[in-house]
Amino acid sequence: MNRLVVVSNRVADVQRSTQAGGLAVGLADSLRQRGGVWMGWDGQTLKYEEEPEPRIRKIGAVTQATIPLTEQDYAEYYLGFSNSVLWPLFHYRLDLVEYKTAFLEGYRRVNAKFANALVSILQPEDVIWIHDYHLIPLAAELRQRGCKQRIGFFLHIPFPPPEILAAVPRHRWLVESLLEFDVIGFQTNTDLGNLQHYVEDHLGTEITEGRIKVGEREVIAGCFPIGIDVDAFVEMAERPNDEVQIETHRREILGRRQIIGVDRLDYTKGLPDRLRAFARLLELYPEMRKSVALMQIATPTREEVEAYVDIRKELEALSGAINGRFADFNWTPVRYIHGTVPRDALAALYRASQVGFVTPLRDGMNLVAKEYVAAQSPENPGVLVLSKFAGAAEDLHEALIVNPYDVDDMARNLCRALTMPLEERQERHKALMERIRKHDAKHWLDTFMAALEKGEIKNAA
Ligand code: ADQ
Repeated sequence: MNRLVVVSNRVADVQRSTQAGGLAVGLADSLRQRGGVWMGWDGQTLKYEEEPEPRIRKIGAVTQATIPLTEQDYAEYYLGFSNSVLWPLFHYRLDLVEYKTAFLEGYRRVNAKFANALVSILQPEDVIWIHDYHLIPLAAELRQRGCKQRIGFFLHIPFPPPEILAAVPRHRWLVESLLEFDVIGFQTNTDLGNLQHYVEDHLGTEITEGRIKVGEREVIAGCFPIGIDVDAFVEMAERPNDEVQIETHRREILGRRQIIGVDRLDYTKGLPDRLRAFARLLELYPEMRKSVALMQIATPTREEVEAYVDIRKELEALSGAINGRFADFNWTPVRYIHGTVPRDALAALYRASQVGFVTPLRDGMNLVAKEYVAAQSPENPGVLVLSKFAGAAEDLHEALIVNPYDVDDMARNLCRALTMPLEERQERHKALMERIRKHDAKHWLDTFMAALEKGEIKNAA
């Protein structure tokens, strides 16, 4: 087997039990199994004139290679082009895009730095797998440095339709950079279709049976839905967790149900309307008052970008307002936790919740939806209420699918989930388990690697 070299903006600790962020979770699961090298930014910003050599550290089967960035890199490449241009744009939020020419320059500069660091550690037989929107120009940079290895790219977030993509200056350059990879992977058929439309409209070419002709080369473009390590998650959810159990018993004695939401605190996750939908449930169905609570766990993220400060304030105000309006001395309707929960406690919390409420306005896949399903007991499973704009909705048909912009629709479906007969819950859960097992972390890795190493396109979707 060829050595696998994974590259992403940040390198996560593959053995850590607390991790918030889908890329870290998905990749750590996959790399732990296969081993290899993981290269990325070490999270530090330093002053330096000459680019430092990558720092190498071995953790189990995985060798980490990391580099620091400068303050300017961080501001322009990370906060700037990656998270103030590409992130909102790829999530269809043109209103939040803040573009500056310096951001694009920083983006190109840091991609060149990544390429310099990588060529110093690459071996001829390696296969390279690059992740996410921060590193779209990296294949082109590597090719310029004479790199001959096969290079794949996976986009964890949505790929927008051409009319939206065209709002970013140099969009054609961005897509042409993408076409420098040997394999381009997306989460869903919708994303793949959007690339198809772009290459037809702007480049006068097309994707035929998963392949695009680019000069003499042939590029594979496919759909590779990311998944979780289902068995590991089931096992974690079944393991007793004392603190969660005490809390669950208390709720059971009082006959109260719990709806759970778990997200990075991001404006794409639809959190304000999720809270409004919960309030609407209490309004429309007064019998639900005191018999259900919403636990929302939201990990802080990218707090230096203004849009993230705004969303935090909005949520704090909203949860306060809902509690102010509905709470009683012995019942708090919304429990809003601004923090990260260890993965084993998270699994136990999912299992102890009767509804998993996942309502992004736009999401590449959404692993929380899959984790919630995996954590349920087959005898008495909870119900997943899922946004139609999460990539996961392309596959998880047996969830209750909702429109995250329609507060009434979400409230009605919450009520339906909370009153669903046991038999229907069991049937839906069984079907959903089959789906998340079919498209699990290993399947994602295997199908992508088959395309990258052997040029094979299995029907990944
Ligand atoms: P994210 O936007 O980070 O990922 P998601 O797929 O839901 O979204 O992954 C989040 C992960 O972090 C999950 O494993 C979850 O358990 C964990 N997490 C989130 N909040 C947490 C909290 N408060 N405490 C503890 N753990 C928390 C991006 C894309 C997604 C895509 C993934 C993987 O935006 O669409 O599914 O990458 O490709």
